[in-house]
Amino acid sequence: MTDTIKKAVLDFRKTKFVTSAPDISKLPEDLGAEIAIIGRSNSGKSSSINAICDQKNLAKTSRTPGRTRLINLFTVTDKKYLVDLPGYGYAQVPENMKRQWQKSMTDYLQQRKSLCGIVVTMDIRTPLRDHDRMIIDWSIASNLPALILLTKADKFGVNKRKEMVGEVRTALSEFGGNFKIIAFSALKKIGIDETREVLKNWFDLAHTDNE
Ligand SMILES: Nc1nc2c(ncn2[C@@H]2O[C@H](COP(=O)(O)OP(=O)(O)O)[C@@H](O)[C@H]2O)c(=O)[nH]1
Ligand SMILES: [Mg+2]
Repeated sequence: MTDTIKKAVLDFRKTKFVTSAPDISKLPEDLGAEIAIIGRSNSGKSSSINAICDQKNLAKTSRTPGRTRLINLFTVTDKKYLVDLPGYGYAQVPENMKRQWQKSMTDYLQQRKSLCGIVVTMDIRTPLRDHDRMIIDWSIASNLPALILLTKADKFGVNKRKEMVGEVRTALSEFGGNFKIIAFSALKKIGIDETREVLKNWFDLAHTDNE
């Protein structure tokens, strides 16, 4: 009964922007439950957040890769947050800038106690590139649950989508973790409820007291 009420109350459509921070020292106190969305630049992180929250411009999306250099924090409800992290792997920016925002990403991942799960976005056409594998490895080592979203699934038909989910599952089995993999499209609204369900469960399991 309590469970039913809890789940019904968490409405991603009510998610609001909280703040943008250049590094973790500028984030609010580390006291809640946070789910970070992480992936290559242009892999659809911001679009996924907008789709999950059913809002058009909550997270800024861009045709120009590498625009999200800040840690963007959104609140779903009291002490439950979604975090849009700076993307990795985009080559066409100066080296020092790249280092700066990849540092804010790794600092966040390594130090933030509120982090209760990560969503890794990978373009369904080009999954599991180097940095993706590193992040997934890291999530296993850190004992943190990871959800893999194969984004832009509208680029493929149903059969090819299933095939790609299967391929990624096989490739990840050698990592030894237990991953949920979802074919996702912000554009065509594919996999959204399934994704919300996973995030809700993580929030429900999280302690919002990191003392
Ligand atoms: N076809 C298609 N394109 C998408 C989808 N999601 C994002 N994109 C496009 O991919 C590009 C990068 O998206 P964005 O969300 O800004 O990626 P981010 O850099 O990872 O935050 C934009 O041009 C989006 O329009 C999707 O579900 N389908
Ligand atoms: Mg973005």
